[in-house]
Amino acid sequence: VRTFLLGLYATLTLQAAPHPLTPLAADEIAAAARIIRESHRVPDAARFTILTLDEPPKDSVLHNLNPPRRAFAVLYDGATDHTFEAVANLTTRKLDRADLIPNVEPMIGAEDSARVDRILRADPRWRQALLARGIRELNRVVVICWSAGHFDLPGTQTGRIVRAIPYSTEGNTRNFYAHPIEGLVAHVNMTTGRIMDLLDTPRNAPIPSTPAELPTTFNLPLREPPAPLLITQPNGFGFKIEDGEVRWQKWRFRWMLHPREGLVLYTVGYEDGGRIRPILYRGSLSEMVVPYGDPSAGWFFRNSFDAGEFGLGLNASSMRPGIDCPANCRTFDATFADPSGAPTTLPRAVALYERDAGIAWKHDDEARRARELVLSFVSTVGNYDYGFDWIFRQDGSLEMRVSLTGIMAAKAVADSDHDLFSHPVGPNLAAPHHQHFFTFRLDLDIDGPAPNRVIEMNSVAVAAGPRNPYGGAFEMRESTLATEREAQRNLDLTTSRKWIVVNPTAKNSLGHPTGYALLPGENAIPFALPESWIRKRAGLLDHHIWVTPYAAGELYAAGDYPNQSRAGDGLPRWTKANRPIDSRDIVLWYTMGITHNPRPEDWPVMPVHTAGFKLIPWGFFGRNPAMDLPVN
Ligand SMILES: [Cu+2]
Repeated sequence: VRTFLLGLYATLTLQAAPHPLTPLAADEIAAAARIIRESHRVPDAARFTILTLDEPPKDSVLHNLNPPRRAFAVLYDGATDHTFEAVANLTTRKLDRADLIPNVEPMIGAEDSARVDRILRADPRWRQALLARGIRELNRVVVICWSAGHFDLPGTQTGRIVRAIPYSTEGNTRNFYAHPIEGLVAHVNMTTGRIMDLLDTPRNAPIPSTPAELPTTFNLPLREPPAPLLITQPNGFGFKIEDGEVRWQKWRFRWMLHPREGLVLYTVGYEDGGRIRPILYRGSLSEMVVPYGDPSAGWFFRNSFDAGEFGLGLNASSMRPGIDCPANCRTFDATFADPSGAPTTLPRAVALYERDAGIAWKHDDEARRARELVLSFVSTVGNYDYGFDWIFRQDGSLEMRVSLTGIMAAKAVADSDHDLFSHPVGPNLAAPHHQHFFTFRLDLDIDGPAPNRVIEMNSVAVAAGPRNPYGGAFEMRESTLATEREAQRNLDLTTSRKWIVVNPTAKNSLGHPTGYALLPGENAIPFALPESWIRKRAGLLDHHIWVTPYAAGELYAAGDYPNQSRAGDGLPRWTKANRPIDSRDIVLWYTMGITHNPRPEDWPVMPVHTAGFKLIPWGFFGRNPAMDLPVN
């Protein structure tokens, strides 16, 4: 009996162990911080910029090898300008590593902003420049920190550097972004605690004074509300969650709200014929770059990397059912570490919900209504708000839809001197043209991690002649991308170019390799010149598509530390080796760009603009997988 009970106990303990991709719980974050602190391998004053799950190796997750729970942390010591990485082993309660990472700067956080704020307010030149603009009360000024980038300027070789921009809060405005104090930019070295360089350009543009408050329930005449529309699910949610795994219709997946990348999908699979077929091991937003096109002294440096420099998950905002997500959503809290390493919980950081999705398919009087499942979060990075939705469909397709909203970065202008780098959006206000680039890392495992192969499809007209007697013939040509260099590809409207990832050893019912296709949506090419610093620092902009063989440490397309980075890190560096990618475990990288030419209707708050891409089954099934949808 005792042996039996012990056996039972062992089974129960085993079951109680979290799945290896379960995000760190609050007590694990606290324990990891304690292990790191008590090791005394990093300075006591160093603060945590990231503390998150150290993802176990892919093999050990896929083969249930019960890997140890580990936490990965990045710490920064302001006194010495040193950055450390540490890995705490929560299973053995020991520190597995702590390393000084030379010549890098971690993400910019609230503590940096607070320090810059103090440096500026204590600087007589800065106060004098404000006084010269008629601003006497410093508490009517808000300072916003922009990442400084890198331009090889004198004095920027060492130290932690940002550029600080003041806005007026005169009249107690909540939308101070409408009141930029133009031409006053402090180039601040936080390591020395000094303003290195104060840009104070001629004051030909007044501080725009027109209020641009966002309407609340009380301060504006609001239109008649539309007729009530109730979204209820009287029998409860349509999805199940078991040990962190979502099960909905035939989909299975896990997720984490990562402090840097935001929503990360894991182990996405589809149930087919009684088994779960793998599709996507890990899907994430690897990096974002937002280059502005205005070359003036107060604007040229604005090229933020919102994921790697600020942290999309860390800047998540709470979702309110009925407002930020439908009333029938289920919300989930997210737990991060604060700078001291203490766990802090953001309530309702992620929403999961079903919604109506129009017609699934139809012919004549036979049709089915579609439903989709949406996993959603919103990141508020300074003035901008980015919504990210992973959308699962009953036809086996998966979509990433980004919603761009929030308040544009605008500059004060004299109404008479409009330039072509910006577009007027309000009295004395113009918003500079800019682009938003999003690089997604898609670790696809089509019917298993390997062998996977990337094929490019180009449709081309057939030359006039016997094969094309009436002039209308066109064919679709497929070519395998065999090496990393071959796989640096761009969109091409002239050939309706697409890419599929196939498993050459798995066959559908027609006998063809199973696959998924990447369907691009809106896109753009960068306007910044190839020799510009931003292009060198963001090599991910060089191509819409990159393919790399899976490598555990290759997560961030512009490098692990894009803040103040120099050049060539991330994708350009890894792919120099020109590794083979055919019939391997591969990672597909897709960069989506949006050219934002501001218009008055984008002010004072942008109506949501959406853009994204789809992964759709391409021979993964032998026919329409939604044929079995029930009659409504
Ligand atoms: Cu924009």
